Amino acid sequence: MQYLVTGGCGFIGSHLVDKLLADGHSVLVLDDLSTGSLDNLNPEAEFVRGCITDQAAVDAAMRNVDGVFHLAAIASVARSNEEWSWTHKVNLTGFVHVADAARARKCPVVYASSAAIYGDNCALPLSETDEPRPMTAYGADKLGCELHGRVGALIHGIPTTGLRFFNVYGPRQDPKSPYSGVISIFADRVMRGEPLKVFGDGHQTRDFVYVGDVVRCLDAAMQTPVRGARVFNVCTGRATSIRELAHLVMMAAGREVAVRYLEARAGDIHASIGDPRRLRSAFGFKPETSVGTGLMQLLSSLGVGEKAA
Ligand code: NAD
Ligand code: UD2
Repeated sequence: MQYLVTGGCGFIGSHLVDKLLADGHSVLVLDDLSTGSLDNLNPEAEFVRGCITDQAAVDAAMRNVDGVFHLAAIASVARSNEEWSWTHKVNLTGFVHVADAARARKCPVVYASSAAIYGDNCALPLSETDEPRPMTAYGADKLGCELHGRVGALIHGIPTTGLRFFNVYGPRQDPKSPYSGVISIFADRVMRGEPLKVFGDGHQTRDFVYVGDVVRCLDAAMQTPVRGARVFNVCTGRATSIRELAHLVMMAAGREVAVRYLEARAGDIHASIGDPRRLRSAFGFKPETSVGTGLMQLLSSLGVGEKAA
């Protein structure tokens, strides 16, 4: 099959491209390289540099594909609030461009939504039937993608699947921004021998899902298209506190650094855990990689254990 992966030079997209190629598919990547890098991209993929806000570029990229994985987005919540109009164009209008281009051939669209659509809904665990209450421009636009995904299915007969990723981590995740994922930041700091900063008391929890599991879910969603629009949580159903995480990262790295407790981030969510049951009943599996195992894989990609080997 021939697939388009938008955002295929980014963290999650580049792992998906590797899997699709390993499974024998042809892959075209559309990416503007704004946060992604060609260093991430498998050389066997075909690459087009272009912006998802450009309908002509999207139409051209979609011309011969059997399905599209739409991952291109401005993934930073902080940026979505600062650059409201622009991130809206990328994160929501970009999705509509992809769905519009899928109309002609009714090819399946599998796209990245986010746990951010739940916002301040405190249900534990969060399931797909819980009320979306986004608190950020990013979350609102991801919910918008789901609504347009429904329209795409109802009006235009395009099978659409939205995957609500929880906190994804793994190799190639960029640790450089203060808003990067906590695991990428902790791994980077431990490797540099710098102290870890924990915001608040560290008892807040997250549902961390390993990128390899996320890629399996993306692939399963494409291989089992149905008529209509679907959304799934992509999560493990297990909680890890940030305190515990600091300890696990040091264990996996075999190095100790200081842990400093700082003031909690404004609006930080205390507990976020997803319910993976809908995903498991549709695909027959759910993300299973434990944080300990995933951290070992992440740290080995950063060179831990190489000297001993
Ligand atoms: P990333 O920033 O590493 O990847 C995004 C990719 O999209 C990059 O390669 C970037 O260059 C590209 N891109 C951005 N704007 C573009 C544009 N206008 N046109 C074309 N390409 C553009 O982020 P990621 O973590 O790999 O996220 C992938 C998807 O998953 C995003 O849709 C994100 O919102 C979603 N998501 C990620 C997480 C997470 O924990 N990482 C959680 C929830 C949802
Ligand atoms: C995640 C997403 C965000 C949005 C949100 C929705 C990432 C990077 N962010 O935010 O895009 O979808 O979920 O709810 O995936 N922390 C520290 N020290 C650090 C960094 C973080 O203690 O150096 C804490 C932080 O205060 C938070 C937890 O770690 O309690 C997780 O932080 P995060 O930025 O990785 O992700 P989160 O869940 O806030």
